[in-house]
Amino acid sequence: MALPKLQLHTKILLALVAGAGFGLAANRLGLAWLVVTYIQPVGTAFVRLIGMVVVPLVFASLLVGTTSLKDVRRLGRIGVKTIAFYLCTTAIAVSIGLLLANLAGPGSGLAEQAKSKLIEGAERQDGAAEAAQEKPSVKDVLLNIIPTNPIRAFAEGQMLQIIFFALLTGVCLTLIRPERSEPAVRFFEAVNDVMVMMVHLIMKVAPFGVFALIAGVVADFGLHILLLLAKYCAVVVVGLLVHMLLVYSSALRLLTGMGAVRFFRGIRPAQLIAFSSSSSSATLPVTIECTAENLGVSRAICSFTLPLGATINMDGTSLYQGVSAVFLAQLYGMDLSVAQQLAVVLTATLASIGTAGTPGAGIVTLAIVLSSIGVPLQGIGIIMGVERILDMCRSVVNVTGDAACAAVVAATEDRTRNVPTGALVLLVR
Ligand code: DAS
Repeated sequence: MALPKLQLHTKILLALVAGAGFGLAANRLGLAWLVVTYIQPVGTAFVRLIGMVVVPLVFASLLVGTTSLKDVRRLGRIGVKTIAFYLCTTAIAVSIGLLLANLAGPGSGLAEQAKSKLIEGAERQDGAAEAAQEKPSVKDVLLNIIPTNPIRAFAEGQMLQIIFFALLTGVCLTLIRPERSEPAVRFFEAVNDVMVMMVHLIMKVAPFGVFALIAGVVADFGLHILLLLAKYCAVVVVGLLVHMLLVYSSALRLLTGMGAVRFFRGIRPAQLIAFSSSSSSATLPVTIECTAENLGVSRAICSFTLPLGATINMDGTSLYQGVSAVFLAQLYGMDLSVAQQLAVVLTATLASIGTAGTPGAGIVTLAIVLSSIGVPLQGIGIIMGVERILDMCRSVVNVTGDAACAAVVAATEDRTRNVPTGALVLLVR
């Protein structure tokens, strides 16, 4: 009887458990050197594969995402309100993630010698650790966003500069004549498709990478690293709940008068699909149905705000990236300055725009955030094992944020059936 075909995320979860057990056994038997020497390189190769696609994927997806905003001008007021809501809630989400991660310190507590081993391991792999010690000022971070040489930004993987150039290029493509911009947009759409396919293929070998990475880390650091991972997951989940229950409920109450119970009951089917599929895009049809039928938002507003949201609005992802960046920085013994935490807010907000609404997209764009503050990409391998369960949780928040935006935009446009209008509508008219 053929073995049942396991889903990729089940394989990754099994690889996590097997790798942790293997690493723990090696740690107890004093054979950590064997795992680190012969098995961990498989994981390093996997992390390098992820790092390989980040620059082209981010540039193409952001550029194409920006050109799809040409509707924003066409839709004027609705488009501006939609983008404003998305960017504000995403920035709030990252900030909540940073606040909780700094307060809870999930990555702190690793013994000094373990920390130096982790840093030395990272240097051995990609020489990023010394970059991690740089302490740019807020002014430097903001000025550094503008590339003096875009080609060098690509070559050096300067993610904030790449994002800036991608967004500006995308905007310019929407401003020139369509017959001139179309070929370029088609080209970058093809590049984006190729990169998404490349991520899909890379994720197929993820179980091997996860096994090797978690085995190496647990062999080196023992059970303690697993306890820190559990704390990290708890901080992400608490942050997602705080954002979803506090920020969306308040925004809906203030801007539409809609109660939280009605909203969450109305959007629940979409949340369940998002949780099980880990994909905003796959959930989109259900999100539209719930938002239109259960929340009373007009189909016209749903058909603009929700597909855009599934593409560029990822509050759950940006919160997860904020927590992950701080967690890994703490593991590597880095104290993030205010400027570096600002860089995290900026890059996680912008990276979430470039994150596709597909399973696992958030960990690929996490590399942008880590690169912007000098945290070794090797750290991705440490959290890769718990990626799937966190992806399921953050996709729920992504979808919930899209629906909340549609309800808010509809209420302020006052062209909606049955959605109660709040005090603000009187001011906005
Ligand atoms: N799974 C993505 C989504 O569909 C989010 C992510 O990977 O962060 O929303």
